[in-house]
Amino acid sequence: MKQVGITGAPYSGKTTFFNALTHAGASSGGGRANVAVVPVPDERVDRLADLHESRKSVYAQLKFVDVAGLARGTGLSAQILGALREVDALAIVARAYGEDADPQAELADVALELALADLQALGGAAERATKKGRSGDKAARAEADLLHRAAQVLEAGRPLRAESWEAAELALFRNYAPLTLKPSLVVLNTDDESARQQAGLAAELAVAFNPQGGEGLAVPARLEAEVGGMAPGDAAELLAEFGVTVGALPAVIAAAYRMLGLLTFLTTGEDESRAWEIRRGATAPEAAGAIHSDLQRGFIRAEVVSYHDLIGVGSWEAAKAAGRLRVEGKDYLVAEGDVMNIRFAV
Ligand SMILES: Nc1nc2c(ncn2[C@@H]2O[C@H](COP(=O)(O)OP(=O)(O)OP(=O)(O)O)[C@@H](O)[C@H]2O)c(=O)[nH]1
Ligand SMILES: [Mg+2]
Repeated sequence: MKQVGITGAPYSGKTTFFNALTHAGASSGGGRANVAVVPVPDERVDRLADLHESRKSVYAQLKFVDVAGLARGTGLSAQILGALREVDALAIVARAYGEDADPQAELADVALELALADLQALGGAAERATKKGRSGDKAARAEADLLHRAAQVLEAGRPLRAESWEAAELALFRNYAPLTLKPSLVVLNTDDESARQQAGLAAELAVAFNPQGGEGLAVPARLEAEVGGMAPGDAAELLAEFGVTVGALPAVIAAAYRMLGLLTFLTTGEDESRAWEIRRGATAPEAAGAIHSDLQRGFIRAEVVSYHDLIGVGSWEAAKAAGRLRVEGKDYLVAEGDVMNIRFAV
């Protein structure tokens, strides 16, 4: 399960946005982090469950962590840092409602705080690695070199994610989990009426925040949090009146999946129909491993049919009869919407 950390300036609406996504009803203020796990809505699971009369529908999950605000110039507390280091992606909330709103300045402040936190962590580590390298430790020397280069990037005012790093370098970074390396979604918290109007600004600011092409969303967080308690149809109707056609949760999930390079494959049967999250580029045995390590270890082959083909013919058996079921081996790269049955022996 991936984690998205919600951060941003104080009072930007982080907790309101968290509530809009999770309907957790967390109260504003207070220093503690709010945490909620939400199912990733996926109608494919529902359709498959209907098709095979599954006893259970199981969705992929995403965890949201709402941490306290990053005030300009105060540095990040150990608690905030700890929470943010754990997450896979960030959602940076900036206030875009009210006369005095200046989301661009807020985002710049947050970017600076995150960069300073990284600089401090990587700077200290660079020094230690340099000392170790002096005694002839080659690995330490390579690490010191990388950390110094990273510090230069940060000092030049660029987030680490703006550079391209080799796989080995990314592996070294993993020990420090730098915040500016994490994919970051820019979220403008707008008033009820102007989300649609501010979508363009959100996209613009996202690029400024992430030079390699960032994702930005404009969300009327308070409105979305309020409709959270309503029946889905009524909520959608009310949101549509304000020009919001895609709710905050599906929009954030789609952005998170793109930023994190994830895709969904499915399994189905009488027991359950289920969606699984996996990284793009994963092989069939890796997908099997997401289900259970035994399935990866004993992987023989995967029977695969695309969701659309399966729905088109009406059932797993029909897909087989129609020759739509492919048999794939261990080098097969899983595609979005693959419905898979893993053959294995342990
Ligand atoms: N008018 C208006 N008020 C909002 C909106 N979003 C949040 N607020 C209000 O702004 C205040 C702060 O919102 P929070 O969601 O608690 O902000 P926060 O970023 O979590 O604040 P901290 O965690 O204290 O940094 C609350 O009183 C909210 O009701 C909005 O879209 N419109
Ligand atoms: Mg809050």
